[in-house]
Amino acid sequence: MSSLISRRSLVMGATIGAGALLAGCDKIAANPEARKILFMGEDMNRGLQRALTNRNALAPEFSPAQMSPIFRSNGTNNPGTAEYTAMVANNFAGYRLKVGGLVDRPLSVSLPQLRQMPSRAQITRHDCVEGWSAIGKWQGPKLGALLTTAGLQKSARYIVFTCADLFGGANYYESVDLVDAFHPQTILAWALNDQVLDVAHGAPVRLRVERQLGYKHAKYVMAIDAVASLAGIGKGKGGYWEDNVDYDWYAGI
Ligand SMILES: Nc1nc2c(c(=O)[nH]1)N[C@H]1C(S)=C(S)[C@@H](COP(=O)(O)O)O[C@H]1N2
Ligand SMILES: [Mo]
Repeated sequence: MSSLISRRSLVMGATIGAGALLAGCDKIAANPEARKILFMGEDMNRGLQRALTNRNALAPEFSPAQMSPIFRSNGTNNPGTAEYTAMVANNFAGYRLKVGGLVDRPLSVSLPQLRQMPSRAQITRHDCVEGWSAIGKWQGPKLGALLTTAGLQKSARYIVFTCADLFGGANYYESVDLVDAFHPQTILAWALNDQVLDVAHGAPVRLRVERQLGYKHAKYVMAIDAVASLAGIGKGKGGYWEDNVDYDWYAGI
């Protein structure tokens, strides 16, 4: 019982206080209210711990034979703005990925530079909330490497992705916290299924954040900003769908 008490005391300290703890196991066990609080706290603690430790676990990866014959496109399949259309016509020669916000060294990275960075290739399953999935191979540098090069400042808490496509005049955007930003499978993909990323899937660069649902995987990424808070960006909920359709900001899978 003593080991149970010490494990539980972590949560009990906050919920029923040290006095109840000192009263001893039997008394706590006999008191239905205290029992309820005790086990509620334990469940909460376990859930929290599981969530925290598992956030760094890898998403499943698949073999080439398991790749979907067709990887469908969803949401915007071409931003279609004058600016984007001009970039496509120019084979993205003028494209620069801007990395800024709360960083010591803001970056402006060309596509050739991005493709020269050490990259990671991964065959993963994309899960869209609309009820479809597809397995594809993605390749690109780790987002974490780029952020390390830029030098995140201590006050940075979230990474915001601003996309080229517009919804009612506002750019599609998404955000992740630093756990997902530095997750080993979080990459800025410039290739899908061993081909240079096409327009339908987010050319020239799209986010892959493999422990999250589809809408977090921002396509057509133009700018990446480190911020301390999501307030004041869009409608403040961290993403286009979060702002407008009440999708959860945390869409962990
Ligand atoms: N910029 C941008 N990113 C986006 C979207 C979008 O409409 N615009 N749709 C999201 C949704 S809901 C999904 S399921 C995936 C679809 O990616 P795909 O077109 O490569 O299948 O992109 C996500 N990222
Ligand atoms: Mo989606």
